[in-house]
Amino acid sequence: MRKSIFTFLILFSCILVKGEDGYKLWLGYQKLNEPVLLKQYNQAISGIVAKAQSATLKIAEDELRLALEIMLQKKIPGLNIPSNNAILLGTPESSNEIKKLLLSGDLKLGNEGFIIKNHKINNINTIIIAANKDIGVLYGVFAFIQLIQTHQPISNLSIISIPKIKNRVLNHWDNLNRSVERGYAGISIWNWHTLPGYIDQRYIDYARANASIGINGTVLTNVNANSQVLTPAYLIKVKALADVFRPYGIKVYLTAKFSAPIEIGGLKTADPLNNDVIRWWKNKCREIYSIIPDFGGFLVKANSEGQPGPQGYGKTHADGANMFADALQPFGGIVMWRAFVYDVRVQKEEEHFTEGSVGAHTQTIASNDRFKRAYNEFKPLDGQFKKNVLVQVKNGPIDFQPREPFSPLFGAMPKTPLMMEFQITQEYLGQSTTLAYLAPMFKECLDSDTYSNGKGSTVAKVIDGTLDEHTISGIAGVANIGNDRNWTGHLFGQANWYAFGRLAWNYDLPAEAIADEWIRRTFNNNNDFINPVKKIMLASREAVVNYMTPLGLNHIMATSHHYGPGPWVSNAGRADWNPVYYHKADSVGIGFNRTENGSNALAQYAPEVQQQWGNINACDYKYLLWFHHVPWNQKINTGRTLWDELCYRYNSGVDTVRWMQHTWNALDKQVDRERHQHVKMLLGIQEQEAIWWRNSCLLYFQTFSQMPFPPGFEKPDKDLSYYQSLKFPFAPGIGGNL
Ligand code: GCV
Repeated sequence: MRKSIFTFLILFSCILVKGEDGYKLWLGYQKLNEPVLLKQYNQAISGIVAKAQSATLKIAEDELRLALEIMLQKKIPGLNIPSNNAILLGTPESSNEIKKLLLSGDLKLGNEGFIIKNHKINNINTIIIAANKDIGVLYGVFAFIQLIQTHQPISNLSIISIPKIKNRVLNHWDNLNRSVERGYAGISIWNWHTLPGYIDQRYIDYARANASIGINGTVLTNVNANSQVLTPAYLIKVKALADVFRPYGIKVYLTAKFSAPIEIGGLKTADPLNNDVIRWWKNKCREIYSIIPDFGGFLVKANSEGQPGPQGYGKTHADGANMFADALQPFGGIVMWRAFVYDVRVQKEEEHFTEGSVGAHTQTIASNDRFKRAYNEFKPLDGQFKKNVLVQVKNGPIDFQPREPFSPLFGAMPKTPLMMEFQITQEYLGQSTTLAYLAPMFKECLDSDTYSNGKGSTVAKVIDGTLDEHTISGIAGVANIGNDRNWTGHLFGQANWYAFGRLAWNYDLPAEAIADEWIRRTFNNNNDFINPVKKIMLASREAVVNYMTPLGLNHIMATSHHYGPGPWVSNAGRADWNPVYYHKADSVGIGFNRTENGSNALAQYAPEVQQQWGNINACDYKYLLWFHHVPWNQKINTGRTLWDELCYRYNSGVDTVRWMQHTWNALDKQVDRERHQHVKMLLGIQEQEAIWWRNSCLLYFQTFSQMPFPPGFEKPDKDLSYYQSLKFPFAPGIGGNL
C-alpha cells in the first residue's frame, strides 16, 4: 500500500513538473475549456463515416478521431452510414455521396485539393471532407482540425482549398554522418546507421507534421552531396523512409553529385554528353525506381562552391540538367537544378575582371559582381531545359541575407519553370538563438513585382507557373529540423517551418494570419497571450535586419560559420567571401554601387524595377546600400544623414529585442513554465547578441565615417579590437560532403 502511494506521488509530481517540451509542434491537441464552444462542437459532431481502404485514409480517420476525442473530450464513434451530424470522409471511390457531391460542381480540386462542407444527405446534416484523391482527404482533415484548434465556427462551412504550387519540398542539408550543414537543432533526424531496420517514431511524426501543412516532398541529403547515398546499401535505407512517408503524401528526393559516375561508378568521366555517363545515370535511375517506385527525382548543385558540374567538361547547365531529365523522365521524376552558382574556376578572371577583358567562355559568366552571376549563367539558357527540369533559384541574388531584393532571375526566364528556394534554417539570421519569424521575409519576396509581364507579375506568379503557363511548379525550403527534442532548436523556429508549408500551399495568406493560427495551435486561444506574441513575431525579423544589416547592408557576418558580426573580415579565400566586398565602406561612404556607373547589376531587372531602386534619392531605405554607395553625411529619404540613420537603425534593433524580452517575460502565467523559460533564456542571449552586433558594426564603420554617435546613444562598453578578437572555431552548422 505504502509502495503504491509512493509510486502515485512520484508519478503525480512528474506530471506537475513536466511541461511542454515542444515535441508535439502545432499538433499537441488540447482539451477545449470553453463550455459554449464545446457544446456547439459536440452538437455538430456525432461520429465519423469513413470507409478507409487505403493507408492514407486510415491515417486521416485516425488523426481526426484522435484530435476530436482529445479536444471534445468524448468518444467519436465510427459510423457505417451517415447519421445526423456525422463527418463523412472520403473520395468518389470510397463514397457514393461524395461522388455525387464532387460531380455536382466544377470544383477543379486536382489531386491534392479538398472541400469541407456542411451538406444535407436525405435531410440529414453532415460535414463532408472530400477530395478526388486520398491525400486530399488527409489535407482536408488537418484543415478541419485546424478549425477546431483555432475555435472557428463549423456550422456554415464551404471551404475549397487547392495548393497553388505543385512541388512543396523541404531541402535537408543533412550529411550521411548526421551532421547538418547550417543546422542548429542537433544532428540529423535521419539515423542512416540504424536504417532500414529501425524506424524511429520521429520519422512518422515528421511525415505527419509535414502533411498537416501540405508539404509533399523531401530531399533527404545535403546539396553538397556525398555520392554514397546512391549506392545500393543506402538506397534500401532511403526506401525505408519513403515507405514511411508515402501514406502522408510525401515523396522522397535525393541530391545527385555530378561526379557520382566516377566516384561510385568506376567511370573516368562525368561528362553529361558522354554515352557511358548517360547510360550510367539511366541505369541508376532504373535501379532507384525499382526500389522506390514513386521516387521524386534529383536536386543538383553543380559548378558552385567547388562542386563538380557540366562546365568542368565545357558543357552548360542545360546539358547537365537535361542528362538527368532524360534518365528520370520515363519514371515521372523531376530535376531541381540549382541556380546558386559561383564557380571557383572562374575566380581569377573575376578578380581581374573588366568588361570585355576576358575570353569568350568566361565573358558570359564572370562578372565584377557576385550579384550578377546566377543571371549571367542561366538567362542565356532559357528555353534549353527539358520539360521535367525546374531551375531552383534562391530568393535573393546573393545568399539568404536577412533582407535581399528578389533575384533578378525571377521574371527573366519565361520559358523555364523556376522554383523558389527559401532558407528556413537561420544561417544568416542569428541561427537558433534568435527569434525571427520569417513569414514576412518570404512574403516580401513572393509579393515583389518583377514587371516581367506588366504590372502584377509577382515572383509568386512566376513560380506558380501561371504567368508563363508552365505545367510544373515548385518551392523549396532549406529545413531547420534536427534531432533536438523540439525539432528546431528555438521553439519559434517551428513557426518558420509551419509558415513555409502554409505559404507553399497558399502564398496569399498574410504573415499575420499564419502567426495567429500557429500560436493558437501551438499554445492556446487566449487573446491576452496571442496578441502580444503575434506582435513579437511580426516585429522580430525587422529587428534582426536592424541590428545586423540595416539599410541594405548584407553579408557582413563572420566568415565560414556566419555566426556574429565580421564586417572587418578581408582575408577569406575568395574576394566575394569577404564582408568588405559587400559593404565597401570607405572614407566617402558605404554601400555597393550597382547602378550604371557601378557594377550595373540593376540592369538585370525590368525597367520599372530599375526605376524603383536606381535613384539614390528615391530608393527605399531598406534596399539603399544594396544598390548605392552613399556618402556618410548625405541626407537620405528618412530625413537623417546616412550615418545617423545607421546608428538609429542599429539602436532600434536592440530596443526591439528588449521590448520582445519584456513582453515575453510578462507572459509567464499564460504558458507552461518549460516553454516560457526556454524562450526567455534565448531572448536573453539574443539581446546580448544584438548589442554585440550593434556595437561592433558601428565602431567599425565609425573608423570610416569619423562621425560621432548621435546624442543619447548607448555607448559601446568595449572597443573595436575586443570585438575583432572574438573567435568561434566550434560554432555549429559547418561541413559539407560528409
Ligand atoms: C550547402 C551558402 C552556405 C553553404 C551552402 C550554400 C548553398 O554558401 O553558406 O553552406 O551549402 O550556400 O546554398 O549551396
